[in-house]
Amino acid sequence: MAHLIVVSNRLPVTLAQSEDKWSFQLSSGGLVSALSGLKREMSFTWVGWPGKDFGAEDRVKIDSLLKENSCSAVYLDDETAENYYNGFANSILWPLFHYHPGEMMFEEVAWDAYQRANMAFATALLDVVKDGDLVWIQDYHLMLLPQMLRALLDERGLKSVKIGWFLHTPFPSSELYRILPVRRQILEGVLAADLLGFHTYDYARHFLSSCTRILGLQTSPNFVETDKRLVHVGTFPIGIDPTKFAEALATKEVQSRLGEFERKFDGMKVIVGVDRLDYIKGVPQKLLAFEHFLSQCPEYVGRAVLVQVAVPSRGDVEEYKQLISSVNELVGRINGRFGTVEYTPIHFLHKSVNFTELVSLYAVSDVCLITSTRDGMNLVSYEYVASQQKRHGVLILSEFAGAAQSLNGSIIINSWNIEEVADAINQALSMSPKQREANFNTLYKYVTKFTAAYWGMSFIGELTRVSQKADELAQL
Ligand code: GDG
Repeated sequence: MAHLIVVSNRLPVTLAQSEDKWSFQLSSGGLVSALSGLKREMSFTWVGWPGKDFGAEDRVKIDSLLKENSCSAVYLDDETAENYYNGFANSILWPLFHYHPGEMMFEEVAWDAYQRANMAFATALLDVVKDGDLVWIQDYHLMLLPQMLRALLDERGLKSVKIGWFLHTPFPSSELYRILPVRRQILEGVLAADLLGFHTYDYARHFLSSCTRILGLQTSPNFVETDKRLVHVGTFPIGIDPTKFAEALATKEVQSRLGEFERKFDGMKVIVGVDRLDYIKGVPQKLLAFEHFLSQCPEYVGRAVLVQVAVPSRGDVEEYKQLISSVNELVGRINGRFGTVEYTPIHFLHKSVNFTELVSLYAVSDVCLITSTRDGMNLVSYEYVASQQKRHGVLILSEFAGAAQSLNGSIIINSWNIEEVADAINQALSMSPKQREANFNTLYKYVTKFTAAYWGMSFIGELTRVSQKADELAQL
């Protein structure tokens, strides 16, 4: 099999220095969880930005540490990194792709930095890529990279490198996408790849219609025809590594923490939420729905808690600061309204928890509540199912998460409809054990079959297949 190079904005590592020595720790996050599943099946080199800039002397040490761990760094100066990452990727593409155009702040300086950063990735890749390699580029941070990399490879005569690109977020309707001032450049950027992947058929369809309407290109459900190549488009729903959860559940640490939680919540129904604190995750909607549920079903006051892990995210972007304060206010209000000296309805953790804590929380909960207002897929829903073999808890899942199109057996809700979500909580808590078991079996079968490794292997398999086909055609 050809050598694989995975490229993402961030290297999945946290680097720390103690005296003269650098150490290396794997960080958490959706893509990290997904690719660690693929790593069980095949080896690859991971290329990305290490999170900040380093001086020349440190770079040498860091580079050799990264190399031992099959990683390679793309260094960006702090100003470029800030404007590319927070400025363009997270303040323009992220809100637009999640149907929040009001939050979109287009600025030339951010666009310039996005181009510079993508070019820095393309240049750095030239040191790593060999002819015949497969390069798999991840996500909205690197939409110009396929085109920039292709041009550099062509100049050097490296004609048999194959490029794939996968989008982890939704791709919005073309009516929304066309708002973007640099809509053409971004589409042309990804159309230099051989294969483009999306989580769901809807996202792929939106992308294809943007190509037709904005670039006037011919498309079919699986292709875009450009003057240079036939670009393949496919649907590859991501999954998780369920073994990681099964193995964790069997450890002494998780069993002991789970025991503590069971004692603490004895006689209570536990609803769990795990989200990065991002406006797409619908945390305010979730809190309002829980409040409505307690007011509509007073028999659960004192008998049901919501444990919400809200991982701090992008705290230096203005919209996120506003979100934190409105969520804090809601939590305070609801706890003040329904709480007593003995009872706190919402346990709100504005921090990341370790894996033992996460799995124990998933396992002790009767319900997992996901209220994203838009979400590419949502891996938390899969992880909850993977941790529920004993309890057969109920998954309540927003129809606006890509996962809703795969996870049959969950209660699907419109997260904007507070009353509907409150009803769903009540329905979940009163569901018969028989129904819960039947739903769980359907969900568990899917989650353990369509894993992260399956996702990775199907994308790479398809990239290999379309590339071979293109080579054959070129030889005719
Ligand atoms: C993007 C897309 C798409 C969360 N808190 C803690 C923790 N996590 C881990 C979860 C899960 C991951 O982070 C979150 O993944 P999601 O998929 O839910 O969301 P995003 O981070 O927004 O990911 C998303 C994904 O990419 C993959 O394509 O599904 O739609 O937005 O794995 O477990 N892990 C630990 N402590 C925490 O406090 N250890």
